[in-house]
Amino acid sequence: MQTLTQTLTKQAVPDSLSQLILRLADCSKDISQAVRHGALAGVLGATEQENVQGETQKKLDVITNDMLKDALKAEGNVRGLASEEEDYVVEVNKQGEFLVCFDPLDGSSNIDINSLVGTIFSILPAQDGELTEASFLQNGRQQLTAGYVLYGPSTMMALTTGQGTQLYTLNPDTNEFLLTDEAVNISKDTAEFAINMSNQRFWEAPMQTYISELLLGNIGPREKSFNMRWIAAMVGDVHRVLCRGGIFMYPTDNKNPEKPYKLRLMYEANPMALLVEQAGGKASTGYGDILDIAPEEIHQRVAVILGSANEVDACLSYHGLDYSNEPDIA
Ligand code: AFP
Repeated sequence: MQTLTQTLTKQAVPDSLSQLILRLADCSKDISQAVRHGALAGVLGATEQENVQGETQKKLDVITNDMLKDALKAEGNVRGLASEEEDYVVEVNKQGEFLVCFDPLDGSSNIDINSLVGTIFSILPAQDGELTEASFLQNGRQQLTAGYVLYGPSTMMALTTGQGTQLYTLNPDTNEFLLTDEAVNISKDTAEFAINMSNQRFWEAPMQTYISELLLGNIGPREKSFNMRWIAAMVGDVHRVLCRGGIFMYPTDNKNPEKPYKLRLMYEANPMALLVEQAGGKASTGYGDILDIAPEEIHQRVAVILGSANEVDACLSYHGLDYSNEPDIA
């Protein structure tokens, strides 16, 4: 079976970018080890700290964030990094070619219950001049690479360099990522949706109507019954969508008017949107493609509706038909 290195060579990915991808892959192997040791390594539970999002940091959030920062500093070709766990962007090497945005441990609220977690990363081209937050504020279509590593029953990586989306599985015997799907192709239709239903009363009307009609199943206007899944780790829900189709949604809600969205654009929505689009799916905010958003700040949050193209279109039709006025939400 083809290795990650062989695949990157076959795709003629420039050496400097390949080296960075391989560095991230190697770091994810160490993170996988740390996650697998769990309570045995005393890495579960929370710290006393909060991140810029105001969320209590889990011990593994901090540990994995430090592991990735060390790996990117050792790489030498990284101009700067932005992390969910860092308040500000971090300068690494003035001569670096690349910017890296990452969520070191997505789904970390799952870590204490031994459920799915993962690392999400996005690689952008460095910009000329001094490194500031503005250097990172490039739309999602500027991404050179996007990927995640899912720490599940097997450790798997999803990766795109703009030539489709590939899946790799870590061989625990050789500690090497092997190509296990060379061209992910998300089914256009689906009968499976993922959303946190407990927020239903806080959604906008289009999403409430769309979901209520899904729930009516074959006796409702969709004339089709749907199943529901919710892993509470975007990396796990998106992996299921890549593997067997589906629609994943974290729409805007008015539960906390100060925080109308949950998922972060630069290191969750954008990399996942590129992986999904490269696999033949769609990724929208409900009012426009995620990858077309002009970022305004590094920890910006957005609404996310992604997955099987025809089902995303069905969901968007509820937003277009009754609510054509373009609200001022991302
Ligand atoms: P944590 O990393 O804080 O666990 O949040 C995970 C996440 O950002 C995303 O991965 C999930 O899809 C979403 O939050 C789950 O949110 P709910 O806990 O509101 O369902």
